[in-house]
Amino acid sequence: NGNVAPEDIRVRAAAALERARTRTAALTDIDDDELTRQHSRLMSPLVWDLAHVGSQEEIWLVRDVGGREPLRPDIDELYDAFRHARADRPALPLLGPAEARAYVDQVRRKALDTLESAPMEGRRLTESAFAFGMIAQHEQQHDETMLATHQLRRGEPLLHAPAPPVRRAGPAPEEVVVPAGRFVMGTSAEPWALDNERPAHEVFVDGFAIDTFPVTCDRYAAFVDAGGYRDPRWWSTEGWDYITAHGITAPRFWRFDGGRWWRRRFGVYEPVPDDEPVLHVSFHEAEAYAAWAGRRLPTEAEWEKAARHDPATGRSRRYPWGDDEPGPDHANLGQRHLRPAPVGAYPAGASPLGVHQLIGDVWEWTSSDFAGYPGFQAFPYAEYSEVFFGGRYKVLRGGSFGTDPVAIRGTFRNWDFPIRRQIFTGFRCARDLAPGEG
Ligand code: AVJ
Ligand code: FE
Repeated sequence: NGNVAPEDIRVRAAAALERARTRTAALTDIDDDELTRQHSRLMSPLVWDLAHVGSQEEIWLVRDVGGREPLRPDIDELYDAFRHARADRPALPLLGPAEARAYVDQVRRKALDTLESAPMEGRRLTESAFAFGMIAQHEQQHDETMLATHQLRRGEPLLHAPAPPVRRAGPAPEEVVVPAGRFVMGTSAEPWALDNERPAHEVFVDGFAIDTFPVTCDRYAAFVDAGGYRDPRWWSTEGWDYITAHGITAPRFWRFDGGRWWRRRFGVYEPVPDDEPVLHVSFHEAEAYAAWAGRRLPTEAEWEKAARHDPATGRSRRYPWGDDEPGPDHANLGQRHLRPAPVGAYPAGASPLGVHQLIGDVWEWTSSDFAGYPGFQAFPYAEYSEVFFGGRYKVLRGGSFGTDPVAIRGTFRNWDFPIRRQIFTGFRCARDLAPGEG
């Protein structure tokens, strides 16, 4: 973005890095044993994420942008996510907690030094600014991953946060009709957008209807209580095989006890709240619920059109509410709360078409496979996105309560295996329009 002054970029980048580090510190300011143990085979030990964040910052900011001598080339391999599966990371000769903290501090000092002196004009400006934004987002993405590790951890709560707001939206329809037509999907202008969000391109989307709110726990429990997990009619073959092989009968962390549903949430055992978006469901579970409800999941183009398309101007917005950065009234983001907010809590965050809570609260499963947009170019490395194309991953949109504002946009694309549910995932439903409707 050529209109932003180099000084503004420096200030914004430093602030984003600083905010990420404050959060990383909060997630890792725990006993050495909690940091180094494996809380789940699905996750790395927290101390791996900590040093990995430093290692990526060293590679991209200190070495690549800064052109400086490597600090710890000997540990690149240990913290290369492609070299070791998560389950195998506890057995590696990792930096210990004190060493890891000292390493990330040292890298950060050098990265900030680079930020002060990096050439910031022309192409170099765009590239350097992107690298800082990418690294701030990377740390925040690992912070969300570490938050998921905290959720998997057993024992007394270590994290605390106030409850989210319970504002009620005015009377809202069940679903919103999005008329057929073109819209601009993706972005070429957003300076910190990642390679997979680019380039902006026009897409024709048939008319469809989409839920005003994410599917709530209450509604999801009705599916469970109606025997939804015992009826193969609602499941794909892959989904049915998976839930039967693994004995899955409800969302992860749910338990039926004394005539009602309970859940474990960051070490607290509590009744499942009726009006909160359902959390910790896989793509297969989302798809099965939708089939049971006589509906389907939205494609990612539908999701993005519902989120960004402004019918008055024909423009696509950066966020559902407009182009302003997310504030606390727009969306439940940034681990300000340790749970999704009840549906209706963010009327100021609704899209022009009247769809609520698209950003924040829960990542939303879409029916789309993760793939490159027309004209996709891998940047700055093929391992960021490109190696995940090819149909094994489903796209997730919108971010969760654990996603920082710097790591979410109307164009942002996340992806995971369709069986995953330890991440902060929910969904909303969509449907085709009846003939003559809309
Ligand atoms: C985009 C969230 C799927 O955590 O695997 C972190 C982000 N890439 N380090 C992930 C990422 C490299 C990625 N997701
Ligand atoms: Fe990473």
